[in-house]
Amino acid sequence: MNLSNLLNKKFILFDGAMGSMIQKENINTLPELLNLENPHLIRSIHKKYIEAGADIITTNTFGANNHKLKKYNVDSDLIIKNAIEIAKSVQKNNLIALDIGPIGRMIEPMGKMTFDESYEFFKKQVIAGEKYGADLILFETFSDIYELKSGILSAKENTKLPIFATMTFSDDKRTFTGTDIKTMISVLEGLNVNALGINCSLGPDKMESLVDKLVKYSSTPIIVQANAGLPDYQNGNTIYNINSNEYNEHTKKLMNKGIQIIGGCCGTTDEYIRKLNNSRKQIPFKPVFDKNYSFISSYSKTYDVSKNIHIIGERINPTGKKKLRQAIIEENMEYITNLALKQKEEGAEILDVNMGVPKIDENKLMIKSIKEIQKLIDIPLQIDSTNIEVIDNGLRYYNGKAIINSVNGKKNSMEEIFPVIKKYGAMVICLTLNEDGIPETMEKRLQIAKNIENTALKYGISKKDLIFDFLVLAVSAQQNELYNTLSTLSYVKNTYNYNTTLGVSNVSFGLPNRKILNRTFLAMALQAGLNLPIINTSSQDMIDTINSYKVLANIDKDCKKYISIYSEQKEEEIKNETLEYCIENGLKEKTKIITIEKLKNTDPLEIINNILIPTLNKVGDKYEKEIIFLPQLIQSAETAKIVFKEIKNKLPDLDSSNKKDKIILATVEGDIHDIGKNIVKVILENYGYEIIDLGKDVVCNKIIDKIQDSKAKIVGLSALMTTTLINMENTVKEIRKKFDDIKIIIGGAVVTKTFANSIGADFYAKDAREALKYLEKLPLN
Ligand code: B1M
Repeated sequence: MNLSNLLNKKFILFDGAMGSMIQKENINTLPELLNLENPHLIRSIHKKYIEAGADIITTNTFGANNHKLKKYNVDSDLIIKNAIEIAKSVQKNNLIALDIGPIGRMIEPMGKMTFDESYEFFKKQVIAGEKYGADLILFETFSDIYELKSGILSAKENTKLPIFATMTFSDDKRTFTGTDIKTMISVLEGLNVNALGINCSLGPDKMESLVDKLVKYSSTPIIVQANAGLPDYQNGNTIYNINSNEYNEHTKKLMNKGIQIIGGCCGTTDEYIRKLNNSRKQIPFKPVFDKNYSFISSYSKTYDVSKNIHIIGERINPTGKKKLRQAIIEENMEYITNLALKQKEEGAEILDVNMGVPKIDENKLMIKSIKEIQKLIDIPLQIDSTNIEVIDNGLRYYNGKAIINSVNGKKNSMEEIFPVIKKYGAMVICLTLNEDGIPETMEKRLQIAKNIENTALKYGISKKDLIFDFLVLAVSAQQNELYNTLSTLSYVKNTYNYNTTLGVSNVSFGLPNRKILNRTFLAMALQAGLNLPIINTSSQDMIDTINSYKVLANIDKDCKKYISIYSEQKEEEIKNETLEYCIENGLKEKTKIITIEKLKNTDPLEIINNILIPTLNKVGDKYEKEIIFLPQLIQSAETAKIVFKEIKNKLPDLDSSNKKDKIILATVEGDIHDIGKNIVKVILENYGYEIIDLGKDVVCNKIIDKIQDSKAKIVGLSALMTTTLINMENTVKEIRKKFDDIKIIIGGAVVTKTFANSIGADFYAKDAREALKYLEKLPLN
């Protein structure tokens, strides 16, 4: 069997779950170790799937990376070798996919694992996969597209194997880290995977709307491997709620919608796969076809830039900007991210990032700025450099599909830039100049554009990823040529429907009152077909022109956006100066400075209650409404901790000989929220209590042991999530079973007095102050 004979020619059938089949045998060990310890079992599972009709069987290597295997003292190479040998021993006319799941550590900026570390873990796996004879690689069940990108790059750079990649979505149609279907497609197609899609988490009944989007936007064969519904735990066993007949019926619907590759995930067995095998023979196969979307994206936001007008903010470019140049030299990331934030607020939808200052390490600065900006801001970036190494690294570490600024019609420019674009996936601005400079006539500029388009095609880059710049010249010096730019723009828009961009403000160079010329030219260019204006977003004139144009050109339907912007006079805000703003936007340096200043004349508790908590509530709301996503939530939390650290520094140290009661504090199992608990800790310590802080995500037994050891008579528990209330309840019950003289205080955003009463806690404290009041009333031990 040959993959290229199958792919996009007929339904390809994968096998079903490995873990669920192993569980059936009541084996309780790391599944991957069974490749060494019980190859017979794994062989028999593969065999069942082959007999059920699977075209591709997946090796038992989902977690076979050296991070997960570390504690078992075994190397991923050995596990993969054995897994592939087992699969090969039963292989008939089917292919073998090397299965690769996430590493099991959060990647930056949410976790500590760097992109390069993640790449290295995957590299070991993919090299072993190819060496021992896998036919393809299946990256599956990813929720972080950045981690997946590191895996795909490791496979592309170290093997020749075809790559399939799937991500896991939740009910809200996003992955855990905020990626939606369009973004996944945009990034994975950029990376040239051979098939992409979704798996796990949901049953096929819940996947219809996700599949509709996949079919609408993907030009790459689509793979869907659903769970057998939702898991339920009964008598120690995991039961899935969709049986094989129901699974088959739901999957048939998905096949009819136009997916190309099917299979099963958790809970599915050979019975499910056998039914799918019969069904695929009855359903007409629809091959995937090329869609014409010009996608760019961050990790959570995607635009089709061929539709509508998208503003590119130009201000992260040091040319002519003394302060920014200095910030770049000093590696002042706060200055750069602040500039990014401001532009987004002013209306930028894409941000140009240029670190071109002489005698600095531009490469290092580009990587650093990209990483910092994407921590805080969720709009796509445009990587702007004349240095190919900077562009290469910028694209490598960018979490999304960026725009590159720029390539031009010179042979060496195209030879340098296009392979990099092809490797990572990006859109690219194409300047219509060549070895002879900028042509004066429309015909010659067009010739250059056509030459760029044809050359790009030879590198496998299609027109949809090109953005043409017909170059704005200063009207003061080249009036005729400028007019030429506009007529070229209008012609190419109508004739070839190219995506177009212009650096608008060059037009007024050398003339007085540049604002008037800039905004008038912008309106003319928009009318001529400009869809990606590069502008200074702090110029309200330019933003107003675009907003008005969108109304007049029938783009802003029913004037909705216009009304929402202009109906109420915007408050004059000095947002940048408030602590709330800095916490919300993760501006750490500023947060520290403002907090120190505020603490000179404000009560620390007032800062906590009136600023810190309300701001974090606002951030939480935005997170819930999907206005921001996990990386931004984390940045806000990290920034809140800085406020808290300063508050702590300010509180006086107490004489340790004067200690009151011992109190054990913990955030309950499953819950990693500890900002509130830490506040309670510091306030109570400040009032003389001896705190034994067990930290966060604390299992019940640890608390019980500590009560025993320390002889503490008071326990304080915190929980912030509805899902962890049950652990709070269990912990209280266990403490009650074992000790009868312990006072238990509970708190946290989801906890209520009624809940406290219902689980037998002694006291519910709304905040640290209430906890203190309660404690002060207790007789001292
Ligand atoms: Co998350 N998170 N979070 N989060 N987070 C919430 C709680 C959430 C309500 C946001 C939302 O969706 N609106 C939501 C829970 C939904 C629910 O269950 N109903 C949520 C979620 C879903 C998640 C994740 C699952 C997100 C994800 O990964 N997809 C994940 C959870 C991981 C896990 O725990 N297993 C997660 C992660 C995180 C961060 C790591 C990014 C970060 C926490 C960082 C940290 O704590 N080290 C974070 C944050 C910051 C929040 C919000 C925005 C703020 C929480 C906070 O620190 N508040 C929060 C939204 C919200 O609460 N509105 C949210 C400020 C703090 C001072 O208040 O802790 O209530 P609080 O403490 C107060 C009082 O309650 C009381 O006193 C304190 C001070 O006066 N108090 C006690 C607290 N404990 C007490 C104990 C006492 C007495 C008083 O006696 C012992």
